[in-house]
Amino acid sequence: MDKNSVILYALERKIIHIDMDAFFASVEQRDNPELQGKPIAVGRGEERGVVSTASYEARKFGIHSAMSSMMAKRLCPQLIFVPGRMSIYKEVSAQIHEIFHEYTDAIESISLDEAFLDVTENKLQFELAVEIAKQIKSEIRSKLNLVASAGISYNKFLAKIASDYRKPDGICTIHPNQAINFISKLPIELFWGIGKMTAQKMHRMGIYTGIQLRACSKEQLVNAFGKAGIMYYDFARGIDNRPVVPSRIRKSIGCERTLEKDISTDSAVIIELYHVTLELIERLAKYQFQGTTLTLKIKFHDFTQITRSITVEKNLINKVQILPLAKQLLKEVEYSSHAIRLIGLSVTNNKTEESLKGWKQLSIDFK
Ligand code: TTP
Ligand code: MG
Repeated sequence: MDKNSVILYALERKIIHIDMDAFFASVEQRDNPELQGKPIAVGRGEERGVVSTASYEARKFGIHSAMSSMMAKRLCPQLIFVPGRMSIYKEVSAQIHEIFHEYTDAIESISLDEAFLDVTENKLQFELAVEIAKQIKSEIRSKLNLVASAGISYNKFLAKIASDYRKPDGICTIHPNQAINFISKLPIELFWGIGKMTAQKMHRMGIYTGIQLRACSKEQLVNAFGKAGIMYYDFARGIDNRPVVPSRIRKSIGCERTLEKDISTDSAVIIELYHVTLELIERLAKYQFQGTTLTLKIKFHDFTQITRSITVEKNLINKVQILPLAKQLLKEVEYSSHAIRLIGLSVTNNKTEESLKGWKQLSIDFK
């Protein structure tokens, strides 16, 4: 492709960014009519509690995500705190993704409630991306009784800005010929990838809006911001060639330990199993993965190996659930005359089948 056709290709991509409005809070209001129309915060209303998110009624009082619960109470004494229900939010997220998949499989999940869809080619042969966005919004409303905002443009950067632009219940398209105008007026703190600190630094350099950012040379921006400077330089020109990378669906989480020396006594094996269990639990939390099947893998000194599995009703998350099951599986293994070289544990059978690559729960504040 020559340079001109690369530019044309980039301008012809059709990207949608979907972001649920006040996600956790909206799910709580949906499931409990008493909370509807009221200022609520998801999180614990205690001394060290943090607001995960606030309903739009609460945002009018200045309450926002990551604010301390005490501060939120001061701003709005009638604020209702609701404990979070992560497993429900994950389920809803999976349902939203099911809707996305009706249109395309090119879905990149950014968090539980946010995703990019590349609909340049789509399953239903829609010509206009905005029509797909409208349908997705209306399906989310009718099937899930929730509200989403959508942004449409020719790249991820602009689609993300667009979805934020008319929140809540917004839909906004930024066409290639409108992009420069739109960016010119945009305050730089609304640019994707420009956080608080960077914004402050830019302000000190006299950069407040896109037009001022565009006036900077690439060299100037790289000197001030390193590699990110190149990105800011491109963003100011409406350029973002990053593809929508479909998120991988994680099917299992596991960990294993090759032991320093082969072991065959009960006490030594139990201690090692305990360590592997702790590591597994850490990983499950890190990747926000849940599953109902636990598998124990044992490799013996002669490199032969066996696996034993058990499936339970509830998702496996913590030590109290996993350790007794691991011990139970171990009982099925004869090792007194057959020393063990490696112990592994894994969790599979994820019911929601949801890939949450890149999702970081910012304030894990739930019991
Ligand atoms: P966001 O999409 O940032 O926020 P939101 O959906 O609540 O509101 P908006 O209408 O502005 O999109 O985050 C999605 C969910 O992630 C949010 O409902 C709660 C959770 N979250 C936290 O737990 N802590 C945080 O600091 C943030 C920003 C979000
Ligand atoms: Mg959201």
